[in-house]
Amino acid sequence: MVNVKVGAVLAAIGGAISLSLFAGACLQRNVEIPAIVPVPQHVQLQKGCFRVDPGTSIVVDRVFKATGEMLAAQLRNATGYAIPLRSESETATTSAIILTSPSATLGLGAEGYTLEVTPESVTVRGAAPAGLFYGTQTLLQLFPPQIFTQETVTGQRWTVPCLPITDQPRFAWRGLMLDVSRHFLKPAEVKKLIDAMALHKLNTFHWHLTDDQGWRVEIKKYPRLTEVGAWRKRIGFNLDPKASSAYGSDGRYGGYYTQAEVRDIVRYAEARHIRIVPEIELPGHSSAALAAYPQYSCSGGPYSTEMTESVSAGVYCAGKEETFQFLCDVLSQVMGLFPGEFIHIGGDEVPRQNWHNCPRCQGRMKEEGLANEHQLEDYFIRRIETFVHSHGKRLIGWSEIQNDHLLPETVVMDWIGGGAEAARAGNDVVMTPEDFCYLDFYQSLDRSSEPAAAGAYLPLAKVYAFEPLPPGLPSEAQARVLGAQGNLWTEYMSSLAQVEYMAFPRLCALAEVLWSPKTSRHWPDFVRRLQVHEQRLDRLGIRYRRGNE
Ligand code: TNX
Repeated sequence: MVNVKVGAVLAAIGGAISLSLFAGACLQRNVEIPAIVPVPQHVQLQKGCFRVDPGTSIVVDRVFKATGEMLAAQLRNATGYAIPLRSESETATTSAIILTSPSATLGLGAEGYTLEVTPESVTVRGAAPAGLFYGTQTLLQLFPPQIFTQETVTGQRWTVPCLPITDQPRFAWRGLMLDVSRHFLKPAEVKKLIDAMALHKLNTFHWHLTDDQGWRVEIKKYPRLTEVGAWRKRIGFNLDPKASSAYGSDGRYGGYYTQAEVRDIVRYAEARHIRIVPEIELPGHSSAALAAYPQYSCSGGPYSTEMTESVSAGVYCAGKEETFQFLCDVLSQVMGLFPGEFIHIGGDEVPRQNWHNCPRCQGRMKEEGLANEHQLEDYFIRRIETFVHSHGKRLIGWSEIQNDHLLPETVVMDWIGGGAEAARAGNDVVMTPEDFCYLDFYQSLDRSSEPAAAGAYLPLAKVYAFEPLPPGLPSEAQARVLGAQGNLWTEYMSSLAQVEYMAFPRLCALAEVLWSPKTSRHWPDFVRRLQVHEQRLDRLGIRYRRGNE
């Protein structure tokens, strides 16, 4: 028996691990310590293996049926076997994969699970559907990587090694942000990315739906947001027009999600235990909305989705009541579309110059006793915060929203600071510092061999070395750090292929930072597991960047 106390032992044994084991029903062969990404909390490799054959079935509690179906579908694809689902009451034959709830609570939380493989059966236990789902994700990674093939693979032995696994996440917020404003991805492309998140046990998809260069969500009361705001004449960003397929039938560049498409994606994500946090940018980064409805700006426009050098020029007027009415209408519809707890309202990089020059904004400042435009910005956010809160949702915004009088439920998303201060003040925080989490940065110092990217450098090893807890926080404040996320700003990513190239494998490293115990982080072992993991990504058609720099 090989006891892998993930962490201490891995640190001692280092890189390539290969153990010759006799295995009951299995032939003698080299058994590798499973290459699971993110690495589970505790794995104990044993002799023997379980084999999926034409007689294998999945036994499920009723509550886990959806997860059972998803597992069966994946196993059927690759093996070509029938893999029927049976309920617990039916007597299990031999060769069963059992998905069940433990009789006693596991103490592993809603996302934790245990997995036990013996020569006769596989048992995944979770106190809640999420944990059980993660157990099945781990199980898939115990098979040869060919299990991720979408067509039947012949001549393959479908074995998983005997072991017990106990696992649970380190952080509750394990996220990925996708900017679909700079470049639009179609619903099927978004779903493929959501599938890839689930494979890595990520649970939060932050969907950046609006920005200066495009408005991407249908709002029934304001049709021009998508008729006008979802399109531009050109691809922009100095990119080749052929680098994207997001063109409308009239040749305009862009696109948007209908409300039906949004609901479908929300359901798709939910089935994979991923919540969606929609972002509607305000008061800045709003040129696309103002191109459609210039009356909500200070000057009355015109504004445009076309690229100018002053990309952040769009800002809503803080003096007009109609602006707040418009934004509250929009947010009401957005809250109706997304059942989750959080509504992201942006709040970053607000250009305050227009407010300085606007008589209405100056009037508002006088009326409200605000000393400067910075205080006007806080006022703007506070009004929206109060509105979101009154609808039973929690507001989340970028670093810039941090101030001393946020509502206790409000969450700060730290990209340029403010997280530690917010956590000390008792607000929840999501960490996404540029230095470690910006997946739009270059992956190599040799830029000549890389496609154009945002200016800075973020290699895989640096993502892997990220520590989400800001240093020096007392433990009550540490508990306020919900987790972290990677950000895909898409100025230079005009296709899903390019998004995948920038996201992977750096997102694999970030997933491990967020899921696995800090003590189990071990770069050489990650690199070893990544080699196997990349074979999975290959089968899934994920176009990751090769090489470790
Ligand atoms: C800053 S990060 C932005 C984005 C850009 C990104 C480029 C943040 C909250 N705002 O609008 O896309 O830099 O790296």
